[in-house]
Order: sequence, then C-alpha cells, then structure tokens
Amino acid sequence: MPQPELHIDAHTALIVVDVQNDFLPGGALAVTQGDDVIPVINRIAPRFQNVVITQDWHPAGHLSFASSHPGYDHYQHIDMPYGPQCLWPDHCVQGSTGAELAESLAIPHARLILRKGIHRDIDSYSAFLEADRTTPTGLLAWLQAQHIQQVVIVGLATDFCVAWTAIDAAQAGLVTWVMEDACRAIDIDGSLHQATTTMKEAGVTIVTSCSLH
Ligand code: VGL
Ligand code: ZN
Repeated sequence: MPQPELHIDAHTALIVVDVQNDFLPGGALAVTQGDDVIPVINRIAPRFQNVVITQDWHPAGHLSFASSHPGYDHYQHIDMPYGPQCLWPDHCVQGSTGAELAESLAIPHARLILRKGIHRDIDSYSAFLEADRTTPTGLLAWLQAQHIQQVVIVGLATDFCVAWTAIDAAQAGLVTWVMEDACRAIDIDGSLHQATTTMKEAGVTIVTSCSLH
C-alpha cells in the first residue's frame, strides 16, 4: 500500500514521548529495543521547527506503582476512582537518573519539555489529559497558542503513552500521525494490537519515517 504523504509546515509539531532512561534497556520499565528509536528521532527532529518533549515524572510512592499497593504484583490491575490502573514497577521518579531523558537524544531546539504523571493519585499516559480524563496538562493550550494544527508523535511506549497522546490529539482536532519506526511497545496482553485499533478508530494515521516529505 502506498504510504500517505506527511508534509511538515510551520503549524506542525513533533511530540517526543518519554524517551527516558527507565524505558530503555536496563531501565526500571525497559521497553524492548526502546533505544532503537533514538537515532530515528534524532534524524527527523531537525525537520521540525516545533518540537515538544515529554517526561513521565512521578513522585515517589505514585499510585501507579505496584510497590504502593501491598500484596499486588507488577502488571496486575487495581481499581482507581477513574477506572482500572495497571500497576508498574517504580519508574521515572522525579529527579532520579531513570527519569532523565536519554543522554543520546539530541534535540537542542526542542521548545517545550512537558512533565506528566506528577499527581500522586492520578496516572497520565497521555501528554494532554491525565487518567481521570479531566485534568489537562496544559499541552493543548500551548499548542493552540503556537497555532499548531498537526502533530507527529514518536517515542515510548507505542501502546501506552504514545497511543493515549495520539488519541487525545486526534480528539482535540489536531491532524495526528504516529511514526511507528520511531516508537517501540511494551506489548502486554495484546496491548499493542488494542492500542493500534483504538488509534485508528480515533482517526490517527500510522506511518513510517519514509512518509516524511
Ligand atoms: C508509560 C507505563 C507507565 C509510557 C509510562 O511512557 O508509555 N508506560 N508509565
Ligand atoms: Zn509512568
């Protein structure tokens, strides 16, 4: 199938999601081959005038950590007031080495670094809306202030933070692309398949970096 063409203009932003040490091999919540996204992102980023980087940025004792719920294991689910929550290993704790952006990520011209997941009792896979689905991070208002109409989303992990960010972007009316060769997935219990289906239903276009013109 021919790839749809993606044209970058002054109203387009690249959103680089959670390329942080804890999501790379050796990290607390390592994504298989997560480091493979870095050269692809470094290669495409200079094409974008507008780049936003996100950081998962949890306080110690965050309620998405299994360690905050005695008797629960990693990857089990728990009911939170906003719905089911997957329980993760402790990761991306504010100020830790694991929470730092990958050292080899080279995007000096990035305009905004947005931190999410900062409330102890609310997770935030999406860079737009926290898991209660009502608390905004401020990203949409920032993009609107810059007259951004189109976003290209890359990073980690495809089936969690990339997918939720893409779905919310599309729902906010932005033309939304996910560049899959610049993403890697956690893929637990079919989560990648599910996330891909939901992204497509939300109107997200999934492409590879070959679509960049
Ligand atoms: C993420 C699980 C927990 C992600 C963040 O960046 O995809 N996944 N926190
Ligand atoms: Zn997290």
